[in-house]
Amino acid sequence: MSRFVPKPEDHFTFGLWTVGNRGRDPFGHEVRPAVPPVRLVQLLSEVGAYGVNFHDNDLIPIDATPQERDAIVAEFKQAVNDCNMRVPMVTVNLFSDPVFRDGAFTSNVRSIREYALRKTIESIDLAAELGAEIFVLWGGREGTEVDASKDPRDALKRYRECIDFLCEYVIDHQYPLKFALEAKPNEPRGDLYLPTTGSMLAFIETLAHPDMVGVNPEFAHETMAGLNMYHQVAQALEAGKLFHIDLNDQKIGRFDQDLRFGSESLKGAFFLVKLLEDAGWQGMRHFDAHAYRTEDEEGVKAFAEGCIRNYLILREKVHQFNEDPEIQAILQELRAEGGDEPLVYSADAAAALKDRTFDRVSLGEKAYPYEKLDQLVVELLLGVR
Ligand code: GLT
Ligand code: MN
Ligand code: MN
Repeated sequence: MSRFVPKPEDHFTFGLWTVGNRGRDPFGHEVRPAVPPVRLVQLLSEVGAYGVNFHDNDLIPIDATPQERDAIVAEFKQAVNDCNMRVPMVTVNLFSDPVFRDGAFTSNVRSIREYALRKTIESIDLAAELGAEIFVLWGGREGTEVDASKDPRDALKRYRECIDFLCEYVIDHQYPLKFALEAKPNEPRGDLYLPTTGSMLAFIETLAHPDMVGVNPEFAHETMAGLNMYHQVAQALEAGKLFHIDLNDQKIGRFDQDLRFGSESLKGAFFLVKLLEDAGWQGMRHFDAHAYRTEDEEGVKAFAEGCIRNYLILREKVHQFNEDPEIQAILQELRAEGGDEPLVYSADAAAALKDRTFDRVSLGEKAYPYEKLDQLVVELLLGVR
């Protein structure tokens, strides 16, 4: 049993909104009572989490006075310290209040864009106060149902202005904070701008301070778009832009399910863990998921423990994969075909390609042992290897 017990250095984190999720959905009311943030911190420490993340309004009501805010933050800090936890990431809620019904940074109304900036810089101050290093921006309502209402180019221009503004703010205050942009294809809006991690990566290069901005891919969101999370994360990692990650699970073609990590797409979760572990990625293993609506507090704990256990079990499977003689022999065989050697341009190299006679037909006759390789992976995951 002690094999899958988390250690602080595993860096598992959860949002207050995940274990605090009350099970409300578009067709039904809350099924679980509101749990105070301080109690949620204790619950997370009981399941072995390293850190706790939150939106400004998960902790501080939107209409709190400055005095109330300070008292809440002081009590929360105390609870985090008492539990020997950290706050590695903070984010801002720019989607729940009616003021954001048509977006925040992309709103047609300048005062709403300004209010969104004010709300965000206050959350950034709080993030810095609590020692967070990453600030996530999920554009929950940055989208539309009515394309006649906005030219998407204007929306992107406004989005860019706001992120540039926020980067300058962080630079001005010398906060050691970086931004991670989280994509989602739809929900709650019919269409969200910058719907995938790939779109975010392209957008980041158009910002004034691209070095300060990376991505926060979410398993569920990429899957909703029909994409392969493993590939999306690999691209972000390879570009040095994987600043944060939202681990959860999802069935393709559904609403944003935010399922327990590893509960649905075992092979996808396995390759994702393999990618992060093989790369020695230093970021937080953050779970952005919540318990089924059928659960009570005990179920919420089982959910959180399940996320962590599944990550640790898959991590053990990764080690097994990396040491499995049969799997490694096949990979070795594939590498022997020159898979690792770079192709570098020179005039001579191009001329040599033109002069060379390729036996296209025999190259086309070559078969690949991928059925065997994939079956070995399946058997490894099913626990019979
Ligand atoms: C919300 C959303 C998540 C985001 C959170 C950060 S809030 O729960 O569904 O995917 O990561 O804003
Ligand atoms: Mn998320
Ligand atoms: Mn989600």
